[in-house]
Amino acid sequence: MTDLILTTFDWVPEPPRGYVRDIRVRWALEEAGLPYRVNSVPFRDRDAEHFSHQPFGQVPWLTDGDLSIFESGAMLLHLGERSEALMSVDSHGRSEVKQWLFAALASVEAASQPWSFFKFSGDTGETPMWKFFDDFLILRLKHMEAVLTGREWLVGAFSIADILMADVLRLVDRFDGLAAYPACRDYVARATARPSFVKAYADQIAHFAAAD
Ligand SMILES: N[C@@H](CCC(=O)N[C@@H](CS)C(=O)NCC(=O)O)C(=O)O
Repeated sequence: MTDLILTTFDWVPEPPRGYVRDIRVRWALEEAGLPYRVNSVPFRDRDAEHFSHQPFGQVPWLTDGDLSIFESGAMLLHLGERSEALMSVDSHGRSEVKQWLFAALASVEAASQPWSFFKFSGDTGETPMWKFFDDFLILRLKHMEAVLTGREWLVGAFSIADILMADVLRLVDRFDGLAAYPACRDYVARATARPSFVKAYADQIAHFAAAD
């Protein structure tokens, strides 16, 4: 088995701690019980080597032997291919997991990310832009609420689709955006109560705090 190395920043300011996307990959690695190491790159000075792994100068990325993978969704998919604990072995189940993985990114995070930027900046006055992004997210949450009502996980057993969807919804929950969506809120609570998340979260917090 090759060494899995997850790279993240050496330090980030307080507000994003616990939400930096390496948590998705830590969570999957913990869930699968795959051995891995965490490597750091400077938050402030991003060199050419950094951009050769992540073309936008962001984190995280994952190396698996001579493979280097950027985009948290692609990393989760790669790990899902390596572990039955992360993705069903049945072809229908795999297809459904992949569909929800993309839905978490392209349909839900596409709405929740701009919304959370407004929330972070406190720019939530009655402007047309805020109203547009708030309505956009509400539309997605209404449908996710229907999907998650009466369902423990998105596709049978817990999978990478749940890691991604729960992490996306977790940021909305941080700003109390799930108050009117109890099935979504309970789903986030259920997912983040898993020991794999608890460890991943604590490890990320400790990693950044060590560089203060
Ligand atoms: N779509 C990318 C987004 C990566 C991303 O937004 N990374 C943030 C940390 S969570 C980052 O590196 N921010 C610093 C920057 O954009 O300069 C993924 O899912 O991996």
